[in-house]
Amino acid sequence: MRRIVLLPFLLLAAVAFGQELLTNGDFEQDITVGWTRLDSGAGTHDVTRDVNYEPDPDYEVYVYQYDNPGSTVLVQTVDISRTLLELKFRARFEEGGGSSTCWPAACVSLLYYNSADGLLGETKYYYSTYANWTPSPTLSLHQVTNPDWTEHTLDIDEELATNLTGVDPVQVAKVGVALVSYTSGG
Ligand SMILES: [Ca+2]
Ligand SMILES: [Ca+2]
Repeated sequence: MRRIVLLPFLLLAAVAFGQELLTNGDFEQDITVGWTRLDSGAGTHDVTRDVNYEPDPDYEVYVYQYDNPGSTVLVQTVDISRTLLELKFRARFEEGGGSSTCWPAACVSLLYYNSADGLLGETKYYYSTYANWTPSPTLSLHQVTNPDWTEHTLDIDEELATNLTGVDPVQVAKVGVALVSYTSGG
């Protein structure tokens, strides 16, 4: 099984100011600028930056993991002063193989933390045939079914009010953005 997240850009912007909060969200600098890579579990892990994943002149990043169980994660966490934010990203997801007991998922997650780094909730965009996650007041799921390059936009204030009723927006002091290639079970 293989799972891949490909992204040319990822923007977390303060809506009112149009101010970009992420460092190197367009991946035009080396991946180590702004981003932290976390490998866990079994198998092959890879994070690569290249201009050729999408046929345009600028850089994309590729996050890959193979074999179960395990994950490859590229993450960046930023302090925020309020949740009037917009997340915008362009991505292409892939998966290979899988079954109901051992399945791959390619994800872009938004993680909401309080000032003490406690995880309050998560918004997860995911591409997976077999993933069995279920939504809750602290887990909002957006299943992606289009395998082509697609731009996604999320109004975070609205997301918290509508899909994450278990998260108090006032408590959100940090937001993490994570590109995740994951395999369950095994
Ligand atoms: Ca390109
Ligand atoms: Ca780029």
